[in-house]
Amino acid sequence: MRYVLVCPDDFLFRLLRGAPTQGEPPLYIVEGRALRARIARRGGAAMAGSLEDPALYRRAFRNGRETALVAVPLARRERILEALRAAAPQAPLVVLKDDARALDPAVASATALPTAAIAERVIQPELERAALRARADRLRAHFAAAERLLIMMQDDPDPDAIASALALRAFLGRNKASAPIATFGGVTRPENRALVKILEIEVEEIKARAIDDYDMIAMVDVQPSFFEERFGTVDLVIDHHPEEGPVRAHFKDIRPAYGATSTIMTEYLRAAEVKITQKLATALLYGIKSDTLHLERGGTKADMEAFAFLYMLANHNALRRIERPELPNEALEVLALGISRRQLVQGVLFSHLGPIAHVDLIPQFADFFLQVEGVEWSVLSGIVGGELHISVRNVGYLRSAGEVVRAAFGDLGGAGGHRAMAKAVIRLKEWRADVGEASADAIQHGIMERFLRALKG
Ligand SMILES: [Mn+2]
Repeated sequence: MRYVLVCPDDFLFRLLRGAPTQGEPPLYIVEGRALRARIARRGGAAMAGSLEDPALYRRAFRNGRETALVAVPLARRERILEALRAAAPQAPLVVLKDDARALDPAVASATALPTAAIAERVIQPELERAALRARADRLRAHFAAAERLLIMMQDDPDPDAIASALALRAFLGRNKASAPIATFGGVTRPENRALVKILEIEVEEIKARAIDDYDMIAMVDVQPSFFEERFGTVDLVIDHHPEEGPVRAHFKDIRPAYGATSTIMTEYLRAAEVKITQKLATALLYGIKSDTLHLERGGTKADMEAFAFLYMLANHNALRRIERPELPNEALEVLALGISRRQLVQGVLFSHLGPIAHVDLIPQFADFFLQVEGVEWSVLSGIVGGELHISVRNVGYLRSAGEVVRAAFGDLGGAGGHRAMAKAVIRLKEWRADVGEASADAIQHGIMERFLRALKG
């Protein structure tokens, strides 16, 4: 179906002539034969007549249900809409307007499109992008002088940090030899390890004295004051954590309103028109996802926009593998045992797995059991190296898991967490001394008793 564009002069034609059309080109309805001829000469379909005459629209509309865009002066608007309505009562109308006066509902049921929306959605972002592009150029010029650049992340860097570091390297057009990605702390947490393994990202673990080997230092998702190690003035800090103490850097871009540094980096890459590879898009998407808990926590419009942009480019199979770690084959035996031992009491599913080889299976199965119908909490436990590990999950709108776990097991060992997930680690020696027997049944029973008491308390 073709669109009908109503405007006395050539404003809409100049605004929209370059826009891609789906199917049939639009029909311009204008006033004046000369203008009609000019549009036609430039390849547009046009019709001319008085915009206040319904007869013009009867010629223009084929079935009366074509959508029309109307851009006319305020003084004539009501009469023109009346004429349109008379000729095509069912046509959806969109009225472009720069005034505050509401559309008269008696004349036409139409959608108002304020010109301010165009400024906000098209012009404003373009102005911001131009400013960011200029800053991007200055940044690149600054780093061009460095033979070796160090990109620093926090200790045990999370996906947001790793993705941001990769993005900065791509932004500066460097490789892993001229700009290594480094941390003082190694990569240890399972989801961080999964990211670097599956996307084949090399993270270097360095000692503090190694920073002298580099000409320049950039930091992403972290600030100099977050380190125990001392830094002089660094070259660049890009971060979304609030500033704690003065940041000494040639360039800094710190945006605490943002949910992730990956979002800031995505904006730089887009402003500088750097090609974002599938691997980089996947890392950045995961960085935003994990720092904002799937955009639920602290995600802003900027995060959503970056997310939507990266979503089209990312490798979703790789992402699935990172987010859902593979199960080793023998894990199925443990799962079978967990299923057979499960006890569901007042919405809480308990299962004690006994001695197990992979400690990661406990939280993984705690996640899994949370999907069972009627389960609001899952409490999974197992024994690894003389310690009892307890992982707790809930569906998210209940009491804080961290609080309940501290109340239930805090007196026996390390216990804590946040709203939806928590864990406790108790030495079996402690358990025997304070609770009693450590057979599988006794442990399951003991955990149940303590947990349910803490949940009610
Ligand atoms: Mn972050």
